[in-house]
Amino acid sequence: MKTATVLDLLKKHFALEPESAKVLVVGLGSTGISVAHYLQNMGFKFAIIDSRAKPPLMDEFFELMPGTPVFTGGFDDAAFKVATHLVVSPGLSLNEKSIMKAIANGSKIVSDIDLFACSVDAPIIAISGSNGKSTVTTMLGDMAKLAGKRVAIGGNLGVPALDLIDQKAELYVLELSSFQLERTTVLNAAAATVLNVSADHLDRHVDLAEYAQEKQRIFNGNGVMVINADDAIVSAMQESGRQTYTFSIKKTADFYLADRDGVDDCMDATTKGWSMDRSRATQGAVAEYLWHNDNLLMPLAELPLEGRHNAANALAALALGVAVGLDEQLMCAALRKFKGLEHRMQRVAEIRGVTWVNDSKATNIGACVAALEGYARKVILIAGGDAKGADMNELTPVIKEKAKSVVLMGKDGPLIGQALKASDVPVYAAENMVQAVQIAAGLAESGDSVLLSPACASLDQYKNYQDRGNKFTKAVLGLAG
Ligand code: UMA
Ligand code: ADP
Repeated sequence: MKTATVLDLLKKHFALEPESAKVLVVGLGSTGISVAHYLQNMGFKFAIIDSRAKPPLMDEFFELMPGTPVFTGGFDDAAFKVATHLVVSPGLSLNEKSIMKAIANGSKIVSDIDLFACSVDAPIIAISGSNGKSTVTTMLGDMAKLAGKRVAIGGNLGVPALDLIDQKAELYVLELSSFQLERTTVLNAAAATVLNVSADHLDRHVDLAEYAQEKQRIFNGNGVMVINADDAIVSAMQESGRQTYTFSIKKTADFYLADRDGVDDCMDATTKGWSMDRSRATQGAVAEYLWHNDNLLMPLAELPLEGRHNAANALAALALGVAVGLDEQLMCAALRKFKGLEHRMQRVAEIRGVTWVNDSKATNIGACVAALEGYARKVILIAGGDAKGADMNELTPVIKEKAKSVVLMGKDGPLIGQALKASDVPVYAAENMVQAVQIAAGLAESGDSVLLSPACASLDQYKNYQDRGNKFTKAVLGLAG
């Protein structure tokens, strides 16, 4: 988009003008740096502040932008006082005292996603939800690429939205977290979805209702809404008069699962013997297919991903792709090649008849429930970590149904133990991942699966979920030796 047009939009929506604005970029992480670049290119005056004494990207930032005023080691009110606008990074709550004070004094909040939305004219597909965002975002990127589109993908997935602008894409696919959405006002996505809502980040949001409300902001504007008909909280977000596609793995919807004749009574996966096994289509009485209204798209068995929730992800991706005009057959071709992302239901090894699965990215209850529900046969579950304020009692029914034993670790492992107290599921405690894997190996018999799906964040014991998953993989592969 032409710079003059972008500046007009920034002025119109946020009274943000290079001549008068003094922008304070709050947070020196990957978002903060992307915002600083953007503001510099657009000719704005800005400073950057971070509460940490030495934010991890500080040296890199000094090298890139030596002249920029940087404040670290706390939030100095003086820096906030002069700011006309604040661009607050997603890792920081807007309830920080200094931020609230600045807002009360008239500073305007603009998010990096707002700046992005004012700066591109290609369509944006926006994806949120408690689980499946990265998977669906990556699926759509692959689909668009196969359709020959210049596509850029990012946001919460990793590359900050503003760093995508240089790619001059024909289509942008953004994964957006509740933290990003809560401070975004002008995103008008061509197509958007909230994949599902289950408890997460309740250490930052007041309650589930407020968390869902922040997610709902992804639909602000007049683009196509893609709605999960199996999720009551998401279904309630539907707006009359808006173009909408629904998707479901349980009943008929615009995008749904059914047998070859389009009959959807093959949905009760457990009774039909559907299992984690790739040959599931032949195990149950009925093979399932992905459908768009009356069009049979492809057999579910050709989707090379573990876990029934991935059928929902594929249907959501198809709906979003159709909303922006991608070809259905090309999208299916991309799905057939999609190998899934690391640390999400990733089969690590089969050792002495035991299958080891790394689902370290299951950082909340919803993901762990989805993982367990995908199994027809009981598994040995490794779970625990930082529960982020969630109620671990919600795991009890599915663990009772799907786990033959549970190995717990981390800060809130005992909360899961407590939730299972009245059950007859055997619970073991592990100090670290090596010990957890050894305990699980001692419990597993040939034919069993051991699933790392912690239902908790990793930061109490690991650098991040990747580190946790890598330590699991290493410990498992150590067993083979
Ligand atoms: N922090 C401070 N003081 C500050 C600034 C930050 O202590 O002044 C801390 C935060 O509390 C946080 C960490 O620093 O723990 C990083 O915060 P940030 O906002 O600077 O993070 P970025 O590096 O900009 O990364 C953010 C997203 N991080 C978060 O939302 C915590 C990244 O998502 C995202 O990829 C990136 O922007 C680009 O859009 C990560 C994430 O964990 C993967 N997201 C959460 C999730 O997926 O569950 C929401
Ligand atoms: P996100 O980006 O929302 O965290 P990911 O695609 O990275 O989503 O997956 C995170 C976790 O959620 C993984 O454990 C994965 O197996 C699980 N998951 C993926 N899709 C879904 C879904 N539709 N419903 C429930 N859990 C899911």
